[in-house]
Amino acid sequence: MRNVYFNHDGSVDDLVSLLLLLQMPDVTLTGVGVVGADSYLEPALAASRKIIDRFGHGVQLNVAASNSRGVHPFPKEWRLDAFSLDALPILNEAGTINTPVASKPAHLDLIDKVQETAGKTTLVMTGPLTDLARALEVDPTITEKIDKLYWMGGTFDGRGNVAEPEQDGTTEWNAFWDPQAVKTVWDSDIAIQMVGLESTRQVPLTPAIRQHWALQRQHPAIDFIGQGYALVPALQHFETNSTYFLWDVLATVASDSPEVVTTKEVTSDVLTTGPGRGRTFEISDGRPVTLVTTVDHDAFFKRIDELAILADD
Ligand code: AGV
Ligand code: CA
Repeated sequence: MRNVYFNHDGSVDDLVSLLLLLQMPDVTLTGVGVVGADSYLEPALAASRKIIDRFGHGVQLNVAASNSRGVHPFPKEWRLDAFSLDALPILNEAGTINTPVASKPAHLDLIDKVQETAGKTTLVMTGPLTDLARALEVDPTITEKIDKLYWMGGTFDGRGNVAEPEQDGTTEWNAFWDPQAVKTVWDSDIAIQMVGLESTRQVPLTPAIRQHWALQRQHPAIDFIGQGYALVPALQHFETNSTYFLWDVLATVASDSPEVVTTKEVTSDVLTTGPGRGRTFEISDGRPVTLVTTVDHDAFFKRIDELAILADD
C-alpha cells in the first residue's frame, strides 16, 4: 500500500480526483487539505467531506481547511462552481455529513499527517503549492518523509492559461496564484512529477466524453462524474479560456497508473516577479523535475471508468 496525502483547491476536477483516489486499491489516503483557490472554501470543504462519506468505503478521514491566500485570485465565475457541485443530490441524499473537519489548518495538518504516518507519504496536489510551501517553512524535516510530489501546475511550452491584465500569457493558473510558493517547493529536495498544460491539452472535456459517461450513469460514481463535468464548458468547435480539461484527474491518475503517460526529465526554474511571474521554464543546471509529456488518451479514460466502477460496492 502507498500512503497518499491529497491537497486540492475545489474545482470539479479536484473533487473528481478525490473520488478516484478513494477507489485506488493500492492507496491509503492519510489526509485531505482543501484550499479555496479555484473555489470558495466552504462548499469545497463540504463537498470533499460528502464525497468521502458517499464514495469512501467507510474510511475514517478528516478534511483540513486551508487558510492560505493567493497573490492572484481565481475568477469568481470559476470559483462559484463549488457551490453547485456541493449541492448535487447524489452528495446530499444522506442529509448529514459524518467526515469531520480537521482541527488544524491544511498546511499544519499536512505536517501532522506526514510525520504521524509510518513510512513515507506521496503528496498529490492539484491546486496552488502554498500549503506545502508554508509546511516546509514550519517544518523542513517533512521532506525526509515525503516520497514524491505529484503536482498539476505550470507549463513549459510558453502557452499559459491565465487571461488577466499585467501578465504575459505564459503562466499556468495554479502557479500564477502563488508564484513564490512554487519557488519554495522547487528549492526543496522533494522529487517532483509535474503535469503541466502541454499534457493536459491532450485530454479536453468533450461532448463525446460526456456522452460516454451518460451511458454509464447506472454506476453512481460515473453518474457523479458526469453531473460534475456538466457544470463546466466542454471543448466545442474551438478552445476558449473557459474550456475545461481533465488537468487534475490526469495528475492524479498518472500518480497511480504511470503507464497512461510518458515523461521526460527536465531541469527548470520559476519566475516570481515581472509579467511572466509563475512561469516555469527549462534551464540547464536548474531543478530536476519529471515532466509528463504525452497521454495515452483512451487508456486514461478507461482507467477513470475502472476506478469509478470500484465505487459500486
Ligand atoms: O490550470 C488548471 C487548474 C487545475 O488545477 N485549474 C483548474 C484545475 O482544477 C485552474 C483553471 C484553469 N482554467 C480553468 C480553471 C477554467 N477554464 N475553469 C476553471 N478552472
Ligand atoms: Ca485544481
